[in-house]
Amino acid sequence: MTTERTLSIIKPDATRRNLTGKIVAKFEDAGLRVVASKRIHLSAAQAGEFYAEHKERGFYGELVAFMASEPVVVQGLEGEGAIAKNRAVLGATDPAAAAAGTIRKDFALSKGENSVHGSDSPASAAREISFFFSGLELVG
Ligand code: 3AN
Repeated sequence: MTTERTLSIIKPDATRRNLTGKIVAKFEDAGLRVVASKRIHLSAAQAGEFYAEHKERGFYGELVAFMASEPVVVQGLEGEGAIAKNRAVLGATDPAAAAAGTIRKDFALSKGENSVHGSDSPASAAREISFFFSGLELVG
């Protein structure tokens, strides 16, 4: 397996409840390293652009409003098979279906307010990391 980078977002429902450290601990315990990190408050336009692939889905407006409602913590994570590893630590989109010990099982409130985002493919990871970070801000 090769070393990869993936993009993580700790969402407003989690930053609001002061869960940033507990969530990062789960990434680190799984062998993922934080190679870039910043806390930002997205505008609706920025959130809409980031989630453009979901534009046709019924929950798009709700998703964009939620992601722009309060600060988020965006991070680059690095590790062996980091994209799949991160998705495994996140758990299923719906917290009711997420496996025990996953971030969404432990912290998510609903399918929408599900605490974390993780890139779902190498192409998405590359696009999403460059959406938030310049090369100079990624330090392995
Ligand atoms: P995942 O984040 O697990 O890859 P996707 O790609 O299906 O899930 O959905 C992207 C984001 O859209 C989810 N993280 C979640 O915040 C939101 N979302 C997905 N399904 C719903 C839904 N039924 N209602 C509200 N928001 C949803």
